Amino acid sequence: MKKNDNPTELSGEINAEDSSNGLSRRGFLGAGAVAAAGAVPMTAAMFAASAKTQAAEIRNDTSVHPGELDEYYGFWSGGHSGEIRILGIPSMRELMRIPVFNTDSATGWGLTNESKRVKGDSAHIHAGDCHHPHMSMTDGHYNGKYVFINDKANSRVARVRCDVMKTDKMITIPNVQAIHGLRVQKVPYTKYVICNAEFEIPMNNDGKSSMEDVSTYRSLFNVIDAEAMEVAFQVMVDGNLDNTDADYDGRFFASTCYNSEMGMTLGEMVVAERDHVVIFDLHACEKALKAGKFKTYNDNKVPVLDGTKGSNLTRYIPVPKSPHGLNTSSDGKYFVANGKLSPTVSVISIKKLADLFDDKIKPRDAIVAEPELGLGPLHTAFDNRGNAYTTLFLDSQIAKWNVEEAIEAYQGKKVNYIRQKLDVHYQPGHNHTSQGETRDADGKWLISLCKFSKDRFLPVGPLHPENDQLIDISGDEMKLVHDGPTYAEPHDCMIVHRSKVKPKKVWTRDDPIFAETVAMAKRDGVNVESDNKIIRDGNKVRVYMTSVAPAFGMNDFKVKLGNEVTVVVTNLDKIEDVTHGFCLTNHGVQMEVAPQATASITFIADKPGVQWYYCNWFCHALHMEMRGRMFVSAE
Ligand code: CUK
Ligand code: CUA
Repeated sequence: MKKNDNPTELSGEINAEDSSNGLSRRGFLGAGAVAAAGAVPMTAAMFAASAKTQAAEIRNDTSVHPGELDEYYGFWSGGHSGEIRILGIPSMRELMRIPVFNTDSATGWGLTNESKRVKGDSAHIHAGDCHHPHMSMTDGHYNGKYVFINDKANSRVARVRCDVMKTDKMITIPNVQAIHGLRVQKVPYTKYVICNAEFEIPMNNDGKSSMEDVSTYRSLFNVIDAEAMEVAFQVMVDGNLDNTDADYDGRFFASTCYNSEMGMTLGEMVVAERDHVVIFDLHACEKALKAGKFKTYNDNKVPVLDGTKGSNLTRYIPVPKSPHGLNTSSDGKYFVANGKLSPTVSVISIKKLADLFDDKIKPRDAIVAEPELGLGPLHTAFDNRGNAYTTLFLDSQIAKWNVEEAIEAYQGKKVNYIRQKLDVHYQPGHNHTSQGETRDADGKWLISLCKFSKDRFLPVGPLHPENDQLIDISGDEMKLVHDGPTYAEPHDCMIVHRSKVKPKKVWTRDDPIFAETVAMAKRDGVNVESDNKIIRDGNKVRVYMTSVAPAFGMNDFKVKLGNEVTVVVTNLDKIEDVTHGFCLTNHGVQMEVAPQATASITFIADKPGVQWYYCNWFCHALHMEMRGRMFVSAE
């Protein structure tokens, strides 16, 4: 199959050389994409014929008819939009968005008091850069409890509660900059969330060191208590970390490291022919922690263990230059480090790691295969038949290869471990198989998260969507079955069988997300489930009202110019889907109040006169009439 087998008239019109920064797109994209850019457009008849052949070969049915439900949940990073999105797989329909690090106009996330409490010390930050959403596990199976995600831009980690699909915890990680790779402990359960700090910074980073002296710069591996959402400990390493994953035995974590040179510029970062994978021994780390063998930095109490070269907490396995993705095979046998600048991936035998820590073997002896797959391997996913699927960023392909045969080839046997290379459109980063990061890999679907989408969608201006492609991997051959445009680079996603996730349909009244607001009402002598009351407390006014479609419990209230007003709305409707909104004109005030929820928002009444508030989620035939007045007196 040729690249760009489904071109529009735009093919060939886009100038591959067009570049104002001197970096030619032709040079950057590699030979494959150049061929695509110059491709001759197919005639309508040719296109119809090729579409027909493709359709006949599809085995898994991607169509989810009206009224039918998808088989899987897809949890998508929203990239630098700062949110998580829930998709249905295989339909690829977007089902919901979960605001996390962003501010969201529809739900009031980042505006309401409840969301500000969750955001805590970073409530004033309205941007984020999500990369890696991963679900908590029990014994290597998704358990449907939490999804964790990183914010690279502001060094944060957040947790989403899957029973309500809302963010319920967020922390800023101290001593580090740019939390990147994030995964969870798989076995025995997700006690810890693990994540890498990518950018090395001075220890301490207090402005007292010089910019020229980089000798104290470090990158830390971070281990977070998943329930408490506190940093349990950090491990100092050599080099800067990138991606990470956990084993299926509960002992080892592995992280890729590029820039082992600790360079500060691009030129300095790519000098060494080899970088490394760092293996962390959780048992040894916990022992060191208990024995008090740690230091603290930057005036905080987080214990930092020493995992630099020579420590008994870590081992450094040399791999070719600048590895990127790190993936554990779903059979639990291997860590796979993806070469990025090398056309290979390095397969590390997890079984051999105990011997490595006992110094019975050398670091490179833990490598059991290093198959050559193509240009720019970034991430690898797995099926349940011993195959691996690696994205090739520069070749714009997915390479399907057999792991055991790659091992035989490494031992010198003449076998062709490559099963197939499939063109994807274009420049794939992560890929992900259905349940492929758990023991339940089922080998049905593969997602390729492509960074570029040139010619694949109607043009929408210079900013292009990314292209998330759905691939059927159930048969011997991979088949591309769907192109899905997405906004703001998703980086990563995961596919969870619907049987693992059991969300509520209405809130329970004692939910911790609004418990503090209900407690505040109680202190004011207000029962939020029945009372419509105004509490005046000096310059502060608290307005408590209920809502039942199609009316707020309060038709009007009065405040004085300059008052700090908190409006608390409790939705007494019990029927699923009857969500109300509270939106106040001219104040940037709006929030979602789903059935049985309490939500609150605080603002300064800084405009005199009448200001209408209204419900902004369509809830009833008389939804338009669901409104009331705030009167702001000028005296
Ligand atoms: S990273 Cu973006 S393609 Cu942040 Cu997981 Cu590899
Ligand atoms: Cu309540 Cu619309």
